[in-house]
Amino acid sequence: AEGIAGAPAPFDKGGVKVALVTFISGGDFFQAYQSGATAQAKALGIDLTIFSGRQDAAAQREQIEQAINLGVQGIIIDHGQPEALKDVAQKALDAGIKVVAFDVNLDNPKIPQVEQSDHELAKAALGQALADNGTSFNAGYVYVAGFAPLDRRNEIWEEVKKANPGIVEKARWGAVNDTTATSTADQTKAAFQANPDITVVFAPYDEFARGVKLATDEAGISDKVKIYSADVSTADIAEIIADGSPWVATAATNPAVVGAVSVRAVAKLIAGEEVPHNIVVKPVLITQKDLRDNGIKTIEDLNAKLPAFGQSDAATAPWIPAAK
Ligand code: SR1
Repeated sequence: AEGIAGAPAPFDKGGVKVALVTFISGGDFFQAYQSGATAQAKALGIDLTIFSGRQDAAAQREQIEQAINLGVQGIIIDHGQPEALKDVAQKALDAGIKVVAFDVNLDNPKIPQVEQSDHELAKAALGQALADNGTSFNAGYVYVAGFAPLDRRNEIWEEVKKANPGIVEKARWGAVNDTTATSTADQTKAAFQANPDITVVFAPYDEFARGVKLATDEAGISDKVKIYSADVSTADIAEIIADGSPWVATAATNPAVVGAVSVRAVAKLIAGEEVPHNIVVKPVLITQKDLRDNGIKTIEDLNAKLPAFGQSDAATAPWIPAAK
């Protein structure tokens, strides 16, 4: 294992083992998050083991136990059900392992929380919805309770509805599973059949937004609907800029940057450095118009156009090399 000259122990010698234990591993967001984590781990000489989640709380617990038994120095817990994880995360801490959580609130002062500023993210997407549609419209809302980022975005949706009584939530639906987009599409069809007067859909997860677009395209009603979402990927950009696309705005971080931040945070803890309890990666608003006007087609184009999207200062240190 290669060490980093001038880095604090144990990174000066290399061979540091870290586990990334995921709850959801499919979909563009989570794939990009893992790629960013892998690239940052490589730059730090970390031996990163990724445990793939299948939305299975018992399996995720078991994987954390496995990581402890592997003798890792750090564990990143990416999403999950807090009640299934709190005790096993504490067990890792008790074994001297540093733990960082992304988007799952483990309610433990020793476990820093990485998040994307979900309140700001929802405010940006919904601010665009209000700018485009005014303050009175019939809305559909895609939401599954119990996921920290979705619950935080939901707090803003509730605030926006309260402040704008002309916004009527006609239907609410959503599923998080192995096939989130297609499940959401099936539910969207039923929601629009029962509520054909919905003109705006708030779908704050890109798999939700994709499912909504799939359904409105198939039903031939994409010209009557506007979709506002969270997250972005190269495949999402293609859907957003497509002719006649109803997906008009999304608020997003670069998930690869969030993955890199998570690895840097755990690396700093392993090196004995402090990190803030809440480590926030700020989102940017991305509109269909901006993408089309600027010829942006990929995440790399976005990185080049929006420096605030392509990098984060969170959990950096002079000895930590940038991910490539
Ligand atoms: C089911 S939770 C999905 C969300 O997790 C991450 O925060 C992404 O932004 C995604 O929207």
